[in-house]
Amino acid sequence: MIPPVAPSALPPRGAPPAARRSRIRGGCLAFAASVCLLGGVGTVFAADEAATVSIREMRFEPAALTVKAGSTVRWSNDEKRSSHSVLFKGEGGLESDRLLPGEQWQRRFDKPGRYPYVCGPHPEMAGVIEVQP
Ligand SMILES: [Cu+2]
Repeated sequence: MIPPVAPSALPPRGAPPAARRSRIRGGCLAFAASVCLLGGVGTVFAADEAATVSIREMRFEPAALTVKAGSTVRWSNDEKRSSHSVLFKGEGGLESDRLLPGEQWQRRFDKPGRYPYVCGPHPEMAGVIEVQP
């Protein structure tokens, strides 16, 4: 049960409600932090965290992923029927095996840079891994 707040505990009308305002600001910060944690855009994974790209409905999700150098990125085929691959055309055509539904493939990124990729059998499916120093 929450005890009722005595009127004298509230800041007087007209005066800057400092106590109330700081409490609100703290709430906003907590909210912003949770948005950052949940949002895919701008999320940077540390080297020891696993970053996973889900493949479903003919898309890489998230299509753009930022990781720290030394990170391993795992692709997981979460489709019901379609098989896919992960093909990096820029690196001599490094390509995963064909991933059947439920299969995964992973690769480590040691060098900072931009690594665009597509799906071998479905070149319209595209994604990019940004590797930060
Ligand atoms: Cu595909």
